[in-house]
Amino acid sequence: MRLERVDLYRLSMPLVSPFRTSFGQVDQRQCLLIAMAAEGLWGWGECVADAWPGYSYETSGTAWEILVQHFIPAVLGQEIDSPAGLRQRLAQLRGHPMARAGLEMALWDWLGRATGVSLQSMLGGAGERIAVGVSVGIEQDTAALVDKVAGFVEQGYGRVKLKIEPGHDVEPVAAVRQAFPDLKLQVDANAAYTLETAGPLKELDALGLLMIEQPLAEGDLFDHSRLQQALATPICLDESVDSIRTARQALEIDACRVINIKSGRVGGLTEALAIHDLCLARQIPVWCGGMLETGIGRAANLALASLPGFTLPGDISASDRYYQQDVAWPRFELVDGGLPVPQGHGLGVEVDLDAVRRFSLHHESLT
Ligand code: SMG
Ligand code: MG
Repeated sequence: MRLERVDLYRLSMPLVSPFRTSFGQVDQRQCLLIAMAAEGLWGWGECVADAWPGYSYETSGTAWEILVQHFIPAVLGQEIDSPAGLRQRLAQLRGHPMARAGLEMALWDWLGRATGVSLQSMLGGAGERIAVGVSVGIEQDTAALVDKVAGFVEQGYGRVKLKIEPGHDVEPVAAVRQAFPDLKLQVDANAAYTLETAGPLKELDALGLLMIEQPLAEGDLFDHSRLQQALATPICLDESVDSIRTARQALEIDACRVINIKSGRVGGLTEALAIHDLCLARQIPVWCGGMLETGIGRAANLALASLPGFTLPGDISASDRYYQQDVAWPRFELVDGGLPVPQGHGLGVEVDLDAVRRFSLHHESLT
């Protein structure tokens, strides 16, 4: 196809409740939506960069700039027939994985619609429903945290992730473990510890956790490997794994025993697939991470998470856990601890343009 037009929207959407992590609190979630047009069809993608560079250096502002100034001009008017073709055209431009991934997602959606195939089939996934988990933010008060977890367990979530940071770790996690002795439980520090301050993480070893996610700094594979030798609980890397190269290096030095795959963090679904394949070949379990996506990014996550190597439930919760009003239909509803994998063409969701416009801070069309 020859890419005729790309529309960008910068959205700000209120979360149903604030989400606090070791790097800050999100009340209003920002993201970019990217709509790609050719041959009378539209494909949609979501760029997961938020307003604040807490999770990664990218923001909705930097992603907007790099897309408008560099990535979109490199592909507009060009013949592009596959995600590989898109990646090749962007290969000379460095960095900005979330911006890149959003553009690639729009192409996958466009290709699926043009050929009448679901993203799930294009990626090689299978199954109509997958088991999912929920990620619970830091609470000041441990009793409130236990209540919140109880609410999610009641709704049917069979796996819960707790956000931790120094000062909010052993005590709240032990309280949740005591209240739910058999729950599949894991924690995520978002890089808040160092080898010197990792003492509490060793105490977590006694609590039967599935994994400890991203305890140390993003760029620090070496110290993760040292920490993994001192822990019985598997380390899972999130922020540190930005490509198949870092995934391979992390596994080779035993810096982790589980990987969280996010297409946004690694620069797109193609790279996410490659990391999945590497881990499957090495029998390393993976799961699909979440970035508080709208229904658009969530649809892509569900398709990805239906691949065979995704043996652990991901951070892909029902729409009502995030947004009272979403920008795509249908909403995702939890049934028996699982969510449906969209079966329609492309992402398999319909974008609600009125809602997109209502939540938009800016909109720009490039032709
Ligand atoms: O989408 O359910 C979700 C959020 C899952 O905890 C989650 N994501 O580090 O894994 C992570 C965080 C990153 C986003 S925090 C705003
Ligand atoms: Mg994480």
